[in-house]
Amino acid sequence: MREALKDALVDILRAGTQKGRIWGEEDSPPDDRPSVVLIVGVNGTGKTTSVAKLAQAYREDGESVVVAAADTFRAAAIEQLKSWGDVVGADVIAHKQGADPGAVVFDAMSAAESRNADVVLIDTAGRLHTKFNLMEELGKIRRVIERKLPEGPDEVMLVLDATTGQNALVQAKAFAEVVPITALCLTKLDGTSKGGIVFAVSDQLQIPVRFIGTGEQPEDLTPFDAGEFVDALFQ
Ligand SMILES: Nc1nc2c(ncn2[C@@H]2O[C@H](COP(=O)(O)OP(=O)(O)OP(=O)(O)O)[C@@H](O)[C@H]2O)c(=O)[nH]1
Ligand SMILES: [Mg+2]
Repeated sequence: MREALKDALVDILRAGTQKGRIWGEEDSPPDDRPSVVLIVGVNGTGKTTSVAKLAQAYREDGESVVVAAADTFRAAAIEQLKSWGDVVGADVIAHKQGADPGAVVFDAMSAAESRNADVVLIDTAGRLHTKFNLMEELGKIRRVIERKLPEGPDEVMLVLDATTGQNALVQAKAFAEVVPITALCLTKLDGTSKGGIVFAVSDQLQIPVRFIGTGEQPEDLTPFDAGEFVDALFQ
């Protein structure tokens, strides 16, 4: 019974694994242009830290990274990202606080093209999924990306805080209406939360978890393994 239950849970977590052009099953990142990853989520889930962690992982693979500081809203967000850029060795493209995030994204994509970078990671402002204007702004960012890249970003990663419980499902549904989410990053799994909410999200929205965050340092990011995750739940 136990093994059958585990298998069933793993199957749920493997839903949607074909999604995305970089981390999907076929794993075919574009080779004629930089990959584009848009990172979204509500306030404080760990977006900026996860951008830094991803940048670090790409750098370790010998790839060059451009980061777009498209959170022009929160005070100190740009400085936070710039200092991560220094730590992990990524170029951060930023405008002033209050600037149009779409313009930052456009510039970052242009810079990545001219520098022949391997990947552009776009850090966006935290936004409440219930606030219409903020969600609209995200739609605008998506349209700016599509102006340069008609097929849209290669991955749209929604960052979920594992400790938020059922609300994560509500967040995922609201974001998915504005941007096509292709990947989940589940953060703060180093705390007491077991992250059981990902079963509901994977099952109802067919979005695969790609990464888990287990701390505040750049190396605290692990590719998600459904089998290991389910085993850990049963321990
Ligand atoms: N323990 C732990 N803390 C994390 C993890 N990821 C992020 N944090 C912490 O969570 C806090 C918020 O992280 P940020 O990366 O600034 O979150 P954000 O989503 O960018 O926040 P906003 O831009 O304000 O919406 C920071 O104190 C991070 O160090 C994680 O995996 N584990
Ligand atoms: Mg942030």
